Amino acid sequence: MSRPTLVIANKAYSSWSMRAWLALKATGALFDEVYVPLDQPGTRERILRYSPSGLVPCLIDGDVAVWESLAIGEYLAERYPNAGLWPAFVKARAHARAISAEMHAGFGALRRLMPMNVRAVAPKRPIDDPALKADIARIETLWADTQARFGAGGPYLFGKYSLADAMYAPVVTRFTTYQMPLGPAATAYMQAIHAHPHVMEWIQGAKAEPERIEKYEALAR
Ligand SMILES: N[C@@H](CCC(=O)N[C@@H](CS)C(=O)NCC(=O)O)C(=O)O
Repeated sequence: MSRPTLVIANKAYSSWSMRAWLALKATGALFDEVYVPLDQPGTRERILRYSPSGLVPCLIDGDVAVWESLAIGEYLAERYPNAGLWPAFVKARAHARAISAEMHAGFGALRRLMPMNVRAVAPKRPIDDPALKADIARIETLWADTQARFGAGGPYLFGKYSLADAMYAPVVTRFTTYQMPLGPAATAYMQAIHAHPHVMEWIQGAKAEPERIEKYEALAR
């Protein structure tokens, strides 16, 4: 079987692409990337060549196409069962799926008001929006609760690096970009994510991209 291809958008801005890319990297498999920069003439048509939803990421594996970042993670966990993408034990795995689904479906204020831009560090600003405050508080609680219950033996949410960390990595980079004042446990978790070689490689890739899209750059100024 030929190697898989992951269709992604800008490494600087596309948080969903980052999640699927981190998941695929965690399998250890070699893969090809198709890069479709956002907001260019023809972006939608180029994405639609691969992804019927018109959104990236989309994984192409032989004659299988999988879109939606969480579905891609689930597919990879089945396709590469020895990679240990989800935690090994059923209770931990159920919790990992729950918090990953919560990320996939939720945190709308965070996604709207703090768009990802892994290249930028924005000036510190007070957080006035109650929904954004609630999202940030929920994430900090969720990380602390997960690590307290399942995080023994490593710096990640479930000790060992998992798909749940891939789902929250773009939240970590947002908290870094917008200089969120978080407690010591969240700060230590963020340091572990930033030190992960796959996250570092993604950010290096973002720095090498030539595109600058104003709507993502403006908020981080
Ligand atoms: N729920 C989807 C969200 C995917 C999504 O919103 N992707 C954005 C990029 S981060 C996109 O493809 N946008 C297309 C466009 O703006 O033309 C997932 O989990 O994969």
